[in-house]
Amino acid sequence: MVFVHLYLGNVLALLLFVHYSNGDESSDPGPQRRAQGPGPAPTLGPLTRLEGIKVGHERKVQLVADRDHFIRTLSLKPLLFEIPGFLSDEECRLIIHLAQMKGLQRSQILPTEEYEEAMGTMQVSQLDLFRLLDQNRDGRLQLREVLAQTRLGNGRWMTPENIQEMYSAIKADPDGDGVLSLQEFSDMDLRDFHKYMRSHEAASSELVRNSHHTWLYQGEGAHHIMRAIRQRVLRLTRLSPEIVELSEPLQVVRYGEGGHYHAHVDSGPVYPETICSHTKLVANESVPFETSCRYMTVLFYLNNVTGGGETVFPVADNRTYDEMSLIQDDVDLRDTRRHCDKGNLRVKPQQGTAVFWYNYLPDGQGWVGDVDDYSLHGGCLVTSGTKWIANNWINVDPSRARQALFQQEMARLAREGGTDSQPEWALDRAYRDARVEL
Ligand SMILES: [Ca+2]
Ligand SMILES: [Ca+2]
Repeated sequence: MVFVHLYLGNVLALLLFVHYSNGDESSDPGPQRRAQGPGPAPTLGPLTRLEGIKVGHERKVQLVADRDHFIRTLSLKPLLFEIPGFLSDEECRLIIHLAQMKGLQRSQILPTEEYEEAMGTMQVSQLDLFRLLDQNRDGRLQLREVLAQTRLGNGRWMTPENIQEMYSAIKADPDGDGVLSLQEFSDMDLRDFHKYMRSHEAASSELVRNSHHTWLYQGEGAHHIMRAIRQRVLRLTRLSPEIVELSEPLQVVRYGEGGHYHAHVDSGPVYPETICSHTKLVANESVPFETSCRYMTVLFYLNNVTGGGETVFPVADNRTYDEMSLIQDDVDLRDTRRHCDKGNLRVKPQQGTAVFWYNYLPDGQGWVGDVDDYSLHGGCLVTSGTKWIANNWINVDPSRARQALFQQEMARLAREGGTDSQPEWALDRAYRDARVEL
């Protein structure tokens, strides 16, 4: 029974995660060509992981020729560091300039009926769904148990008030105690729930994520500063050049006044049914779920923000991770519009500073283990001015063999000139000589 429960949990989490993350990955530039029977891939060496030592620990590193940088440990759970002056002001301005020339798109729009269809094909009975949601197994659904399933909102952020409004609109909680008994849940028609969600136009402030973004190419032929930043990230992370060079391009994000990104983790769950977006060309096609596999996040602050816009890590260095104390019936610490001030750790944007952290725990064998729940983070409400940041995600497949196969296949394509023909980066190459006024 426990097994069935876990299995259904996985299916639900996977299904909802995949649908939730799809919008974000539409620009993923993964090569389209499929592997053609490559030979056995070599085993990859252990992944480098910097040591945190203790909070506040500082070390000097040489990342560029003309100056020293200092890496400071901000937390051990997650393993999180800060480096002031990682980018020069000129580099920050150039990145913003390139992003503006290319044009930014809204980071999130509400997905369509696809999601409802997927829910419909899930073959999970209402009773099973109830059991999945009832985390403390008391036979009743508390508000926080519904809030914990952000993905039920299908891109819309759910607050305790939203859920109570929904209950009263679809008459799900006739006794009005804010808790759904099994009887109340069984009497509820899930189609009413979907209909209600559909009928309510969500303002951008009601979405999980309220920002605009674009992707900038950092491969061969990119602007020399984009190349230099990639090389600097390589020296910082001490990972292999293959891993860093084959990672996602730079994502540049603009949050206007009123912008936010509620707390989330950057990587998807590690299940046997999951494949990584970056290695899918060498993955088994029959695996149904795709997710982002981001070993590290390197986040750059590109400007000083007039008001708000901190990066919050709500549970950093908590003694234990407990989802149900993170999400209470009245206060949801993941809500970055309302509760950033209650988070354990906040980083104030400072132009040129980089913060970086590991999204996975080590597996004890030099590779990727489980997703680190403590890596939960979000972008606090920008109360005044505009906030510009950029993300370099370092992609590693939790399957060591698949990462090796992927690197081998990409090396083969590069030898054959196959990776040079990716048309989506032509625009970025055209901007390779762009300059900004000093
Ligand atoms: Ca319960
Ligand atoms: Ca009730």
